[in-house]
Amino acid sequence: MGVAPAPTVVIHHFDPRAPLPNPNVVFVLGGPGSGKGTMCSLAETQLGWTHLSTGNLLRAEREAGGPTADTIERYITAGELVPNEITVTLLKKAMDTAMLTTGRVNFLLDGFPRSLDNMEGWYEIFGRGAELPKMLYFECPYEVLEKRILGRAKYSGRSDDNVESMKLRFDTFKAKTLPTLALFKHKNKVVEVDASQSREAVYALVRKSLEAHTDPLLAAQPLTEKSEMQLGLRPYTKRN
Ligand code: UP5
Ligand code: MG
Repeated sequence: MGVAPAPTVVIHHFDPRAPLPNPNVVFVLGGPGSGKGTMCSLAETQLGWTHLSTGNLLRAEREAGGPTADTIERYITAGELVPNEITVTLLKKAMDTAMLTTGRVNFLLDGFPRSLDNMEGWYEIFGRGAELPKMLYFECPYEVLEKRILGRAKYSGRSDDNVESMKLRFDTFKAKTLPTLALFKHKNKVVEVDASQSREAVYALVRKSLEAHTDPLLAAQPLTEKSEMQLGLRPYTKRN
């Protein structure tokens, strides 16, 4: 007879039976390739924020091969937005799991809300009463975005990192995401960052804008090797 596998131990930082605390959310938007993922990952490693990219969540769900995998693949390759019920449900689940398992409540939501429809989905799940989150917007000219995406295409393995999907992503960005930006600007909720600058310059602005909610002890930590690579201060090694 075999030995039963050891049970997986999940440490909960909040009582799973009680309602979770209200998360502190910052939305991070910008064109395809503007550096959202790079900067949010730095803020996670260096500043203790939790980085959730809806694009990454959707790609992971597609890889898991569940009932929505084919739909997700179709929309991503076409550069279109995946239906709300899939995206917002994944996001809510990921936020709850992160709060329960890490105890952290500061979230950077990378690539969300990309449309006014996404915003409706957000209200439906998080309620209309809560304060509208702040938005960090990465402004960057299209020529720079194009160059970055095609540079990344050499190693990313992403089905939408090619000239054709890239153009469709830009079209969707203009048609669907820019109106969302306009809404947040109208409500004075936007911090604009010039994302065409060097990685270090962009990160300095991101760090400053998150300062009020960042633990100063974490902010004072030296850069990790991974962060130095992401900032372009040392070459990437194979391990990373
Ligand atoms: N780089 C970064 N910063 C740099 C700098 N300052 N100077 C020089 N180079 C810099 O960066 C892109 C590249 O540029 C990298 O090589 C980086 O090293 C370099 P990255 O940080 O990856 O940029 P990011 O903005 O994250 O680009 P990404 O391509 O991920 O943005 P998208 O918004 O297009 O992609 P996402 O993954 O969010 O979405 C993909 C698709 O999923 C969408 O098209 C859509 O179909 C679907 N989706 C939804 O339907 N709903 C959602 O809510 C989210 C996604
Ligand atoms: Mg990204």
